[in-house]
Amino acid sequence: MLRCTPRRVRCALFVVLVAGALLSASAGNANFARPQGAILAGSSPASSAGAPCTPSGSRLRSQRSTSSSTIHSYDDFVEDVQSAPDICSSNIVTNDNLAVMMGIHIHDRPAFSVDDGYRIYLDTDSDPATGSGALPGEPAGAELLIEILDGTSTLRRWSGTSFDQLTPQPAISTEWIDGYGPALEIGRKDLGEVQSFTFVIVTSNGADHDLAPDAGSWSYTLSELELAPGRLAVGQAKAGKPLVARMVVVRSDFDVALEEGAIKCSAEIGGKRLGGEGAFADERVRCT
Ligand SMILES: [Ca+2]
Ligand SMILES: [Ca+2]
Repeated sequence: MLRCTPRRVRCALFVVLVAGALLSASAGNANFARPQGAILAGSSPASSAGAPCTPSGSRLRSQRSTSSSTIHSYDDFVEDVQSAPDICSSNIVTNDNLAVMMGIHIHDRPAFSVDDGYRIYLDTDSDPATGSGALPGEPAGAELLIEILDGTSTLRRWSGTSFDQLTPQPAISTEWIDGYGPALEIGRKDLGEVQSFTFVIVTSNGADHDLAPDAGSWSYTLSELELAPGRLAVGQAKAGKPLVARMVVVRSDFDVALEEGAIKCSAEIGGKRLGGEGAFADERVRCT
């Protein structure tokens, strides 16, 4: 299994991803550069908090993904709530070999609030006839529920009558990404190593809810992390000087350049095998 990045770095990558998705909103003050390659290319225009990210009633595309990455983006209508956080476009799911990362795009909130609830209902057998029953603000068919209250995520499992909190609780890294909304990372093992699931995102404030999608569910199929090598650039060979080769390698979970992991260098010149040392530099893999 490919070595995966530490949680902290994955969260940073998630921020990069979202910064890319929100280019129109953050181009002037983004702390993160838009990564190489078009992340979420062609996504609906996003917006800063307080402005609709997609005009109400517009035709929405859903379940898009870039051709080479595992990132999927899902759109909900905006201005379809009274008081609940309004889910809009570019809700995101992706995964690597260890974890699933999910982002909820909320255009009318700047941060978590104790009065707001966020729930992700996961139908892990993709069978709406099994699992939870439908109630106002609750879709049917979920086996697992990730509940986010005031910035803390809790995993619950359907018992037949209610969603019971799992004990012990898995670590679910959760944060509010500026200008975007809640983002979380949960271990694939904590989701039962499912290969696919359907899901519904629900926000609440008082008695008001926003369900995304409005009816039915969205689906996501996990993929193993893939590394896509770019063009190999080999420097000039000079007597007494090290020979350097560089390559951009793109990781499929966030469609960004690989910047850590194990590098094995080997080459053959004139029938002679050469070794080398690998390192990451300038978003490239380098062998010297
Ligand atoms: Ca909405
Ligand atoms: Ca089910």
